[in-house]
Amino acid sequence: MQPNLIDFSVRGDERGYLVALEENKDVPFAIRRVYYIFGTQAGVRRGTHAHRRTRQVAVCVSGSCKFLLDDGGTRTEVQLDSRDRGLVLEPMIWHEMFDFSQDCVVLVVASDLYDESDYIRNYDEFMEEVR
Ligand code: T46
Repeated sequence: MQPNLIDFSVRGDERGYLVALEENKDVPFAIRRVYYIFGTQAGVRRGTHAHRRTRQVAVCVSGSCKFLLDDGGTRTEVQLDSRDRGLVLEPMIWHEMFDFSQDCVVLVVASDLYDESDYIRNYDEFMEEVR
């Protein structure tokens, strides 16, 4: 599978830069939630789940990290290290995050409110459901 990456428009002038994420424009869904991940300890793996319904876009706004994406058939890895590039995380894609730099901050916009029942946190269950 190919990672779906979105290049955002960067607004800038002599003062610096700005990226705006608007729903159904820069991001391909209506945004209902925003969260960010930071202070991840060295060697840690995060994610390790899939979502049943939620769509997300992840942007590494500081530092870098890697994502493993698995659609149940193929796996791919992608490095996020740009403030103007987002990775689309569609439902039923198993994803894991690793190799976090110390200064890594990942901003995520999501199509749904937090709901633990939307998560598949067991890989065998994911493989059962994705078939
Ligand atoms: C994802 C990847 C990219 C909440 O209470 N509200 C929230 O909106 C979120 C996202 C999490 N939580 C709670 C649930 C856990 O008790 O925060 C705790 C840490 O969440 P989790 O272990 O799921 O974090 P990550 O970094 O493994 O995964 C997160 C998102 O949860 C997930 O949706 O796709 O980032």
